[in-house]
Amino acid sequence: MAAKLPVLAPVARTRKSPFYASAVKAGVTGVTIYNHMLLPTWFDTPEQDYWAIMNGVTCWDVGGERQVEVTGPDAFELVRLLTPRNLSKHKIGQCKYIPMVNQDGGMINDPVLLRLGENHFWISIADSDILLWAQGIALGKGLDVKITEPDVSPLAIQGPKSDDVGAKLFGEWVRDLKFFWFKELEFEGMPLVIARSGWSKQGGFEVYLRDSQYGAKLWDMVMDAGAEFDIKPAAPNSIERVESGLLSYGNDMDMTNNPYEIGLDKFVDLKQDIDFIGKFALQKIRAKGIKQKLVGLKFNCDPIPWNEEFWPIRSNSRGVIGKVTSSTYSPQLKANIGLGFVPIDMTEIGTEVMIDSPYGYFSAEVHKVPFI
Ligand code: THG
Repeated sequence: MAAKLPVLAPVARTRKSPFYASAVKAGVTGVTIYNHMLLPTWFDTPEQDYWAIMNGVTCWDVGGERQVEVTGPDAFELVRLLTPRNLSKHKIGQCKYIPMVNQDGGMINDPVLLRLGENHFWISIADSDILLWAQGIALGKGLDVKITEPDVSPLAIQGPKSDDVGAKLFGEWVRDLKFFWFKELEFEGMPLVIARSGWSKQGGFEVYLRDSQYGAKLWDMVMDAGAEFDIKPAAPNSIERVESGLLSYGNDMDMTNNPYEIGLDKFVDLKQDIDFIGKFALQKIRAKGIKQKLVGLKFNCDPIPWNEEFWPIRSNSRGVIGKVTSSTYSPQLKANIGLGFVPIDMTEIGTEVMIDSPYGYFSAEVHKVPFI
């Protein structure tokens, strides 16, 4: 009945992370494209991977989260221009989640920023080309910086037993690493950065490998240390992250969305004494108010697969009023849930909207985020 789907056909120019061969050997069965690279999405099924992340510990090849390295005398000045978040108190050794907007206040990325030195940063990007943007801004502003893509690839350890695996591998000190802080170290000949972060709310670390020749070695060490805790290979999981309300660039936002619409208000500081890119646009948007907002949605339907497209959201009286950006079946809520844009006057919890999906036309209600 259904047409046979084409396969993804990687060639030499399709970039792979240093962990990719290990992920393939471990049985990855779903991959996507992220920052022009292959990014694993699941090993068993999304639902089996989900339970491994929720109950145990998992190892993820997230080498597709590329780093944009900024160094040079004006590095801090440039990084501050690139985000509406106030970085005046950004300490060395600390990570910050930073929305990035263009001159119109539109979201161009939502990376994690690491400060390695006074004037040494990694921008750990979501799926859009920030290296070119940063170079253009630096050139236009005449800033003395160097902007490159370093040989740095993150491997994530996520799940409630992450601390046990991290402590066994790197020492008991990792248990005391605070959320969104990191430490640089040399481990078994491998230059690493270990951060308490990751794209799940189940706890864990991200290990940034600073020399890609050790990809297989690091993967094997993590899997070996994790064996007694029943570690499983997994990947950024669409079920867990929708339940937790973590946003995905390209799905839940793009350049047409401002940070207020997607609930990133707390990372925007318009009172800063610097004119970061997009400040004037965001001041105007803030004064005028927003027309739509990203909300949680709980669907009234039988279990259906995730959305491969943006499904229209309708109201019976107003026609198309928004779109579903992400959706998934939640094994815990035993219902399909998702994120989507609705008009600002329909954001109250419990408000009913209609979802126009390929699996049927059904109602949904606005739900709190995180869902669980
Ligand atoms: N780790 C690293 N790089 C990344 C991601 C990551 N690059 C791409 C993508 N993920 C960027 N997007 C996010 C989105 C949310 C978070 C991190 C990266 C996140 N948010 C927390 C939250 O919303 O609760 C914390 C935000 C805060 O309070 O600062 O962790 O995962 N290296």
